[in-house]
Amino acid sequence: MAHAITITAFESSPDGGKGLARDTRVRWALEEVGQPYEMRLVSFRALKEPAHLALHPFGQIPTYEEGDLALFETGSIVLHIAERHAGLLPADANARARAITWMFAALSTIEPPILDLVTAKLLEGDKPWAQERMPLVQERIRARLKQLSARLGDAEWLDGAFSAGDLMMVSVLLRLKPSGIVFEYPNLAAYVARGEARPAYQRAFEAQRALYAPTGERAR
Ligand SMILES: N[C@@H](CCC(=O)N[C@@H](CS)C(=O)NCC(=O)O)C(=O)O
Repeated sequence: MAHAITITAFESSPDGGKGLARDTRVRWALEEVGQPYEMRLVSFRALKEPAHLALHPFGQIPTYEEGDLALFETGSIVLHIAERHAGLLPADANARARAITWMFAALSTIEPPILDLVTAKLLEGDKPWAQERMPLVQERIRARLKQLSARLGDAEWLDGAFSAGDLMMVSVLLRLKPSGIVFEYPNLAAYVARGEARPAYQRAFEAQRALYAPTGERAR
């Protein structure tokens, strides 16, 4: 019997509904495979309290609950969804392994320098050395984007049809939109736009925006 799926997200979104919190990638995966889900919103205080820490040892969102299964880490959650439902991983075993490789590449090679930029801006921006360090942080991102751009070339997706690897890579690259760095690589910018244009992404984005955007913004 299929169990209801519940994911957690911030009760109050730091980005005001821009879709950068990581519940968006889980919503996107569930929309791609056509699985309904429910949301549970968690306050910043509740994130660090025992009930949530029992689900997520690091006191973060998102978590994923389905029957007696509870998961944390978006890589694991999206892989779980992709393995159980058609639509995010190819049937061919080798192509499937390559799609999973791109998920890991997104999370362990591309995301860390991007997160470093977020940390540099939001948490270290007032430090005396912040301005001096910023070019280094940005160059580390550019080094990876150059390589990724070279590999993607003129292709639509990273390895054949759209997969969970693309879902994760686009989700990670979306974090660079505010800085503009991704727009320095036209094929990557177009790749991100293709991801954002997918109906499943649109549904996921709108669902989170409806929760967080100021009332006047919601009608747009
Ligand atoms: N590696 C984790 C990172 C999770 C994460 O950093 N979540 C952020 C929101 S996007 C969070 O909960 N931040 C609040 C905190 O760490 O207190 C994943 O991919 O799920």
